[in-house]
Amino acid sequence: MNETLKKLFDAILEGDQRAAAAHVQAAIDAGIDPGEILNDGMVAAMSEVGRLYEAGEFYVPEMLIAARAMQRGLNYLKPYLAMSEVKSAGKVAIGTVKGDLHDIGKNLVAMMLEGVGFEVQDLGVDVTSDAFVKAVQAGANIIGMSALLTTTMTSMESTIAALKSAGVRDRVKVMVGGAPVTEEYARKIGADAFAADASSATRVARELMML
Ligand code: B1M
Repeated sequence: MNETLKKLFDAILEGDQRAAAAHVQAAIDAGIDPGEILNDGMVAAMSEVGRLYEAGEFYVPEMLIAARAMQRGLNYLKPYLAMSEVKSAGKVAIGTVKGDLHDIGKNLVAMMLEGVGFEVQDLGVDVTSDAFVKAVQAGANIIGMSALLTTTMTSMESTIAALKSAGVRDRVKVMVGGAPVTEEYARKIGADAFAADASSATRVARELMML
């Protein structure tokens, strides 16, 4: 790997936001293609973070600080990515469901999805079924619903019902996740997919888009 990209990779792994931003800028100044910076320097680092997490060597805090460094670097890279027309993997509208204010996991999933090339619309927390329906009508390919409370996860089912009533269920894939949500629950409510964590959410979203 190019030395500048290796430094960027390490900065993200270490969760060093300032270094991540500086190395993105250095890579741009060195004339490295933005798509290469994204994929070889940044996405590769987040894949490594996911691997370390799955191996039990990284925990949520390390994953979160790495994701923040990734996000900081992405903010620098975004205008150049638009210029170089890196192909979008698809549009994801993500939110924490109605009544639920937990957003750390949802933010992490959103950052990781951006990291692998999705255009992410973050609908925030306490998101109504209606807001998800509107996002689909505006062109989202996937909606991602996050819930951390057993009392709010039921909103996922009512949102799927709202998508059906609005006649847009067939044109969107629904991915659900969050600590109390299971594969079995996702199947029961008619979601297209469940992801247990941010790392698998990227894989699942790519599968939903048949990439
Ligand atoms: Co609250 N809370 N909380 N809380 N909170 C939990 C969830 C709880 C399990 C704590 C406990 O009792 N042990 C419990 C829920 C019990 C239950 O329903 N079974 C609980 C409760 C009860 C409450 C309140 C009701 C407390 C009260 O007021 N009496 C209240 C509810 C407020 C509301 O939402 N209406 C409340 C409030 C809060 C805070 C505001 C203080 C704060 C949230 C701050 C914030 O998010 N900005 C908070 C916190 C921090 C937690 C815990 C401690 C940590 C959650 C977290 O951020 N985890 C939590 C206990 C716990 O989880 N151990 C707890 C880290 C995060 C990275 O993981 O969100 O699971 P997680 O996300 C993962 C995966 O789940 C997955 O990927 C993520 C990354 O790997 N994932 C997805 C998540 N969304 C996904 C979407 C996908 C795919 C994967 O596709 C779309």
